[in-house]
Amino acid sequence: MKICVIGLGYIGLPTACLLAVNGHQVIGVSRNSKIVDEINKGQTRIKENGIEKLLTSALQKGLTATTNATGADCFLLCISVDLDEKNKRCDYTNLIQAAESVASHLKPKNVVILESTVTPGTTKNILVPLLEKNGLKANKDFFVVYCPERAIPGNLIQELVNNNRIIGASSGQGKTLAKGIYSSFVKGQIVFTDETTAETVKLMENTYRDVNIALSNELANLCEKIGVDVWEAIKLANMHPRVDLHRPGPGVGGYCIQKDPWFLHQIDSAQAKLIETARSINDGRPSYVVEKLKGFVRPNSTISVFGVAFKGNVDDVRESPATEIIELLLLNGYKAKAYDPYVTDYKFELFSLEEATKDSDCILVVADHSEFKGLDPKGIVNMKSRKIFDTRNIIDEEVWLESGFDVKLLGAS
Ligand code: SAJ
Repeated sequence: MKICVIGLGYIGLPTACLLAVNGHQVIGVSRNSKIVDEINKGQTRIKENGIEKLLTSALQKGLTATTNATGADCFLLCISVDLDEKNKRCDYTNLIQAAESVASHLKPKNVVILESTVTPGTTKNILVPLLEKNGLKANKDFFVVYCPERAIPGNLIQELVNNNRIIGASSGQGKTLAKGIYSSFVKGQIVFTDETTAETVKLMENTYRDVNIALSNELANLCEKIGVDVWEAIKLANMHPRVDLHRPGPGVGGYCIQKDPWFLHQIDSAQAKLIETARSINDGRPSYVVEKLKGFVRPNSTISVFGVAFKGNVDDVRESPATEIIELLLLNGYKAKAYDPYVTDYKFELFSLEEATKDSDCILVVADHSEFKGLDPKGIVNMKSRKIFDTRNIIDEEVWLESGFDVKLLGAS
């Protein structure tokens, strides 16, 4: 098939590559001409295991990147649908633009697949009318499908291939065409439903995680009050066969989990109080961390912020709790020096490990990078005072205590 993939970001690019190496003729489309040039040269800004190798093979097999959509058998929309921060609702700007660019190339028997996370009803009520503007009738002349991606940053390619996929469509032909496309690279199960159910399922998955994390964060606060180590308590509770508490921490970042619950909430805010509360608990974590830090290290001190990525082992800083933590530290009179072994481009200056700890009063661990697990505190000799506050329960407390560090653990002490 000739497939036009609109959007060459974290999901669009690896998906375009997987389709190309599995025999499709793929045109990747991005509005950003720099990204298009880089991709055509085999370069990518996305740091994921195996992505460069995959891109090289895809280019050899006929993937090409360009700035404009062209005619194709299938259009795959992998654009970001953002959250309108003010109203906490779906912002359709990117979707409208992408749909309009597809509409002008749409021909009978084409299939248009939306992968982006959206509020339920978007495929039927927003995408279809935009595509029908060219005169063809959806699910009669051409077919529309919603098939959410479910891959995790840090292990994208593996998960794009191995995870189960949900194909949501109202027409049998749409389902068959989409199955043909996905089964060329997906090894997981492919299941069918209608488009609005598929949109809802995707949001339910990420909302489940957000609410679960909020509960763990609340439990962490309560455990702190009674001197119980929440990490040990959660580990033991999760030994129950029907309990799966997530990890407490400094907040929920990234592009998905902190945004998606609002797309459900916008259906009826009065009926979505739990979602709203979870969002507020998780959004409040950076400020909670800074309040806790105040009782451990006084203002005017220098804090070495370890890990500015939104989670461990990724270079992605989108909506990272570390950014708000650094802003709050500065507002509260602290100096902050950030160190991250993965991130190279960040809002605040980044320091090497040694520069970040030089004359510092406390290390604040914010992202759970594996590098921090095995870090040898004996090698850190240039701090003004030996203190460490771990918000992820990632360091080996015993080792740091033995090395003369005063150790504080979020959710425990
Ligand atoms: N976090 C916690 N505690 C946890 C788990 C996560 O505080 O127990 C925090 C992380 O540190 C991070 C944020 O939540 O700041 C989100 O992390 P994540 O690993 O849950 O999610 P993402 O945003 O990296 O990717 C998710 C994936 N969801 C998972 O179920 C692991 C992926 O499957 C989705 O497809 C993706 O969002 C998406 O596209 O929506």
